[in-house]
Amino acid sequence: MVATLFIDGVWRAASDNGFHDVHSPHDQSVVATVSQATEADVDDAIAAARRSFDSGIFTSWSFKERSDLVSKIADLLERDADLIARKESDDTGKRFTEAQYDLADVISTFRHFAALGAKEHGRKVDVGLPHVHSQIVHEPLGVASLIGPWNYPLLQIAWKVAPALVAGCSFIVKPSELTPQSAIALMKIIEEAGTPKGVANLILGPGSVVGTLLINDPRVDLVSFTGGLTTGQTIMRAAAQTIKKLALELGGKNPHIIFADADLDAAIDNAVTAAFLHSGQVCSAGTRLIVERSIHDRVVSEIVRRAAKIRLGGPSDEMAETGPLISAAHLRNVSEYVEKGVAEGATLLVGGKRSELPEHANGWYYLPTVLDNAKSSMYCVQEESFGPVMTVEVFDTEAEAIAIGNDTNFGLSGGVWSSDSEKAARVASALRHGTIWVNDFGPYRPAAEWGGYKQSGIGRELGEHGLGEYLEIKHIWTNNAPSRSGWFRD
Ligand code: TXE
Repeated sequence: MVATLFIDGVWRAASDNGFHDVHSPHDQSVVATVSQATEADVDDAIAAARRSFDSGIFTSWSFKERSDLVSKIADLLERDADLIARKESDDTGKRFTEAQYDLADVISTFRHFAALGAKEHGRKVDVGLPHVHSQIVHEPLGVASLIGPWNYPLLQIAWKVAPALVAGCSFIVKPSELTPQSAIALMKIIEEAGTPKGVANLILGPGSVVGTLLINDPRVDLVSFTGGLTTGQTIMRAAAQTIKKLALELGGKNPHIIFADADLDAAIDNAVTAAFLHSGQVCSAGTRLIVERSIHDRVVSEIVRRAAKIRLGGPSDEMAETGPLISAAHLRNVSEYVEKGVAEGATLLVGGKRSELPEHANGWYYLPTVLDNAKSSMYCVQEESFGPVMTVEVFDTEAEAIAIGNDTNFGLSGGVWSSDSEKAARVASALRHGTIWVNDFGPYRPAAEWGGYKQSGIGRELGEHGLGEYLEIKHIWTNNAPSRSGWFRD
């Protein structure tokens, strides 16, 4: 019997014993078999979370005590890092080494929130009355549904679970049905660390079934979600019924601007990484290259040369530089996206098809692709492919570069390369995106907020705000010299 649901402190099978296989995107082999929750299981998980929250079993812990718990989870993650990285790499098809980097980031996330929780919370407010003590306190927000994607499965869940624990929320985690193994491992660690029963629950299964309950149920106070825009819109509609709090991270189509005065060697190298790392399955991927006209040919020909020799390979290919797409459906979407781009008038310079190597025949490998002569109005420029597809546009002036970089409904991240620091600072300030890199692309740290402007989402993860998403703010006014209000006549 497969028993991988964690509900009210107990590992159990689905109520109908349902399960599903997880397939490797590298060769379609079965890498795991996990329970598939029923509606009754989701109902139990939400009930357990609600009960544990309302009982005060965890909310009564101090911030310091909860931070110690989160530190302990970080220690246990460190102990099991390679085991979990192996599972992550099996589920996603990414190289083991890449999954090890992800695990290091997961651990830093838990350490960051543990340190943040240990700080002083709340503040006194001077209301100008000596007999009044006015105080702002932070309290756990309630029951949270934490729904994660498949590209960085454990990391995206860690960004939610670590602050939820520090804040004192009870929650139900639902990883993507395509990549559930690392979430199961995390739950085992959360249990081992001594988290009270019912606080952390794990539900597995497709979003269309179990996810729907997690976003509709009135007992849930907050939904924190990372995934596609369409699902984000569904969640917002569902949240309206009970005015749930929302934290949404919905991806982007991120501008990467290169001026002619940039350090071109570094800029080109970073442009290749920004677009093709993890085969473009990165919400902040720099897939929209915007390059000054005078250097277009030089930059693009070098990127094409580099893209053509990127080595694709599966979890155990030590020489691989990036891996497969997550699923057959995703491969189909990316192929159609490129075909549409070409039909719209973009010029295909490299890639544009599946890998034809025999060792990739059973996997979802798509070649790094560059579409030149792109225009802002094109579908392939406005929409996210979430695959290894770079579009190239040109500009002549600084104002034009900014206008193109902002001509998008998304607003997650962007990059600007220039050796003129004042120009770079002006462009960074004018771009309406949540993270801007100057002469760099991609790095982030748990101590800095992460999130999107416009349709890239609502709220922020990481940093200090990332904890704030899981807290309510209460004002307590205490009058130490009570007197009549005197408003109405006796
Ligand atoms: O995401 P979904 P998909 C983008 C990227 C990609 C597109 C679609 O462009 O091509 O989204 O990917 C759960 N109620 N990103 O279809 O469906 C689902 O089970 C509740 C950007 O895989 O949004 C999974 O756990 N939950 C991104 C999670 O939502 C639902 C990362 C994400 O799946 C649900 C991934 C529902 N009705 C994709 N439907 C990023 N921001 O990094 C699905 N889910």
